[in-house]
Amino acid sequence: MRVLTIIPTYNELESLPITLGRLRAAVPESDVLVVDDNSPDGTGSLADSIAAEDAQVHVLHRQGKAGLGAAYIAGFRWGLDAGYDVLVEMDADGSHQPEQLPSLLEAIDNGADLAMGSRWVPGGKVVNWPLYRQAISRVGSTYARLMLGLRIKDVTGGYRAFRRGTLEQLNLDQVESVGYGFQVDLAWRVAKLGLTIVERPITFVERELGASKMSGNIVVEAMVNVTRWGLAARWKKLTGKS
Ligand SMILES: Nc1nc2c(ncn2[C@@H]2O[C@H](COP(=O)(O)OP(=O)(O)OP(=O)(O)O)[C@@H](O)[C@H]2O)c(=O)[nH]1
Ligand SMILES: [Mg+2]
Repeated sequence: MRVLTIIPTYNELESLPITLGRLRAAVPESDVLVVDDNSPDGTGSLADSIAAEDAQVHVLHRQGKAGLGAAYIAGFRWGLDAGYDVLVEMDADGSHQPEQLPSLLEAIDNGADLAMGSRWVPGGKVVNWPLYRQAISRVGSTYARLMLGLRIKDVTGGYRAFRRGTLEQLNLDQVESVGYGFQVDLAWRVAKLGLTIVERPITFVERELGASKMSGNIVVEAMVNVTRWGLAARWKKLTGKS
């Protein structure tokens, strides 16, 4: 299995080298693609200098900040074109521990079409998150689960491994590319195809370095989207029309 781990970055100058170092040590067989949106802090140039020393590290430069979803979609396309068998989503900020990637890859090896790192299954944990943030994440996941009829416990999680055939069956152009909506929409599309989704417990560690790109808006937007999608799906079922 040829594995590509995709790491989107926007101003991750401090975190990226640490995450890359940990990933290359923990899963040396995985190639890496950093997708940088022209970070003003120079993360893109740093990634280039790491790539110059390590043939397994690649960098995709994009013109400007277009959101994490758009960065992942560009990364997926790059990886599919390059012939990788498994494509992994991983944040640069240390929240997704590279040492836990083997568990996701093992799930793929055992037949999963999508393996998801999950905070909200037994054994899953969150480190350094205040209770209110845990509550928002749990409530958000439960709401999306009920609204969309998903069986996944951690719908918004962004630590995932996709079998290439899974991404090939999705119409990547149509995936909602903004904020948490991206992760929810991707998971939902895989579920609708009837593919096998496996959740593996992870310990999610809140970032220690750099600044968050999250905002209350993104949370609200995701809730609005989930409501819209859920109602549209119910309407379609009821009337047979879209
Ligand atoms: N290329 C690219 N990467 C992005 C963009 N927005 C966020 N990222 C990256 O996506 C990953 C997740 O973003 P975070 O800011 O950590 O968002 P979060 O994990 O939901 O929130 P915190 O960890 O609490 O800050 C990080 O590696 C970011 O650098 C973007 O517009 N373009
Ligand atoms: Mg983060």
